[in-house]
Amino acid sequence: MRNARGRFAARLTILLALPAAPAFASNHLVQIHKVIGGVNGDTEFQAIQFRMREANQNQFQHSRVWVYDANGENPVLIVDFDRSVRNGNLGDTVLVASPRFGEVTTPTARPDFVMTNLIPASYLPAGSLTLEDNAGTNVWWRLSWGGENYTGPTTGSTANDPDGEFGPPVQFALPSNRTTAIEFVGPASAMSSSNIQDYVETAPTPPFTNNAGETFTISDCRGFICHDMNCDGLVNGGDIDPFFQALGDPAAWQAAHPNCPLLCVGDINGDGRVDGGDIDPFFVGFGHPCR
Ligand SMILES: [Ca+2]
Ligand SMILES: [Ca+2]
Ligand SMILES: [Ca+2]
Repeated sequence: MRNARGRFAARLTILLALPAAPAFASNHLVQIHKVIGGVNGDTEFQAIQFRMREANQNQFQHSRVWVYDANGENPVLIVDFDRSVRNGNLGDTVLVASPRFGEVTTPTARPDFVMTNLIPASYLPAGSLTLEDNAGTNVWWRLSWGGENYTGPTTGSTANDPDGEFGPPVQFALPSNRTTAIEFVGPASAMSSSNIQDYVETAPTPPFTNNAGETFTISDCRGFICHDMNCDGLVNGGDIDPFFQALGDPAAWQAAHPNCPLLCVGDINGDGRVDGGDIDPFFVGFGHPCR
């Protein structure tokens, strides 16, 4: 009896120590943080990064991601999350990517979830992307694009936008023709105000981050050869001086080789940076593929 009472008291203590349970399933306080619809015109390479606005928002199995066409119709299921993710602190991210996304990132991306369907190319000029509960009752977050060409709904839950109005849409298409993405500019804790105010197109080659905190930079290296620091299509002694210029003065190197993507040719060890760590591998592996 005494033991049973002790166990009960211990359980009660644990229960009282727990934070107050959220009003509903805990992965709704999440932003659509960053999206890319394609890389250099190839829509096989897509990614969607989510970011937690509060702690304990890692129960992704309660939600799905949908994309809608320019009229807000013909939904396509991007992913039906089948599990939670490990890390659930404020600001932690979750990366959903197309099966081939890793081909255009440095290092090769390890997304938390792979897209079941891609965002159709015909939805890229104007459309709407949502994070919804499994039943489709609540739209937790919505990102719409295409300006006046998007004529569907722009509303969602007041859990993440005080007036439940995520519109108006951003004025531009979902980025797919270069190496840029669209990004939420507010801090991790921020609610939505309106898509047109909240989102900007990123600089080229933005990073994407998975739930483990690993970062993958967009770098479309198709057509470029590692070590070819002057982008003349050959790997030879003529690449040594440009390599050291890139290390010492990357801006001057880029100006001298404007169409040469630095990460593709100079990140020899594939860690997403061109720095002193690439010097030894540059000479050891000269004439061999980088990664
Ligand atoms: Ca609003
Ligand atoms: Ca060369
Ligand atoms: Ca490197």
